[in-house]
Amino acid sequence: MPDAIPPLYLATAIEAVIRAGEVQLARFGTDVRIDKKGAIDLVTEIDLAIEREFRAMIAERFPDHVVLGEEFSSTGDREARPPFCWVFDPVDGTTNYAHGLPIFCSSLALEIDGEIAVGAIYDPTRRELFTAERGQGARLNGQPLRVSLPSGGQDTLLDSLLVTGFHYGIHRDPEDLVSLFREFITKSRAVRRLGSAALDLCYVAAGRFDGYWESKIQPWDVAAGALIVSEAGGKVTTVNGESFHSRAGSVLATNGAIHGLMLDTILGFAERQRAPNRTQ
Ligand code: LIP
Repeated sequence: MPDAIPPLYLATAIEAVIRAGEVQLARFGTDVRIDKKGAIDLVTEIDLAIEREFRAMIAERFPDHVVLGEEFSSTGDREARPPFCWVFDPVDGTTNYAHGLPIFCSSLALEIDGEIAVGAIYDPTRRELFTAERGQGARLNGQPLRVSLPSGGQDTLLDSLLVTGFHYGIHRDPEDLVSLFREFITKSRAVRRLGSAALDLCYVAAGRFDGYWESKIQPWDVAAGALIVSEAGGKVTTVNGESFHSRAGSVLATNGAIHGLMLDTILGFAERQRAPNRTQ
C-alpha cells in the first residue's frame, strides 16, 4: 500500500458510482428485465449493464488492474489478491431495486496489495455520496462522517439501534439466523433489515445505526462500506471478532462502544448452539 494514495483512484471511484446511480435512477420503476440467479437471488439487466460499462472503463484507463464484480466474476477471482483490485457491486439492494423499493446504491472499493485503499458508495435516490480514503477519514457529500458517540447512550445494547441482513440461502437453513436475530431484538432498542449491506455500513458510519452484523456476505457488498466505517471512527471485525478483510465472509461493524457487547452476544449464542443438549 503506497503511503500517499494517488487522488485519481478516489476520483475514479466517485465517477463510477455516480454514473451507476444515473443508470439505476433512469430505469428505476420501469419495466426492467429481471432474472433469477437462485430461488430468491435476483439480477436485473441494470446490474449487468452497469458492471459491463465499469469493466470497460477500467480496462481502458488501468489495463493492469483487475475487477472483482458481483455479476461477471468467478469463484476463483474471489480468492485472488492482485496488486490492484476494484471490488464492485453495480446495484447493492437488487431485490429492493427490482421491487421498486428505493433503498439501493452502488458500492466500489479499490484494494491495493489486498488492503482496501479507497471506497465510494452512492445512493441516487437520496443523492448521498459516501467516500473514504485510508488514513484520510470518511465523508458524506464532502462533509466529515462520525459514528454515533457513547455520550448519546449508545454504549449499551438497550439504547442501540442495530441492523442486519440475511443471505440468499436462508430458506435452506433459517434457524441460526432467526434465533440470533431474536437475541438482538430482545436486547436492543430495535433491529432493522434494509436489504443493502453497503447502506447498512454507511449508516453505521453516519451514526444512524450503532451496529451491523451479517454472515455469508460477499466481498463487493462490504469492501467499501467497511473502510468508510473504520475511517469514521468505528470498529470493523468478522462476526467472530477476527480482523476484517473483504473476503472474510462475515462482518460486525459498530460505533466501537458496543462492539464487545455485540461480540459477546454472537459468541455466547454460538457456544449455546454448540452445546450438546442446547436450549434456546
Ligand atoms: C444484498 C446485501 C444484503 C444481503 C442480501 C444481498 P445484493 O446484496 O446487500 O445485505 O442481506 O442477501 O447479499 O444481492 O443486493 O447485491
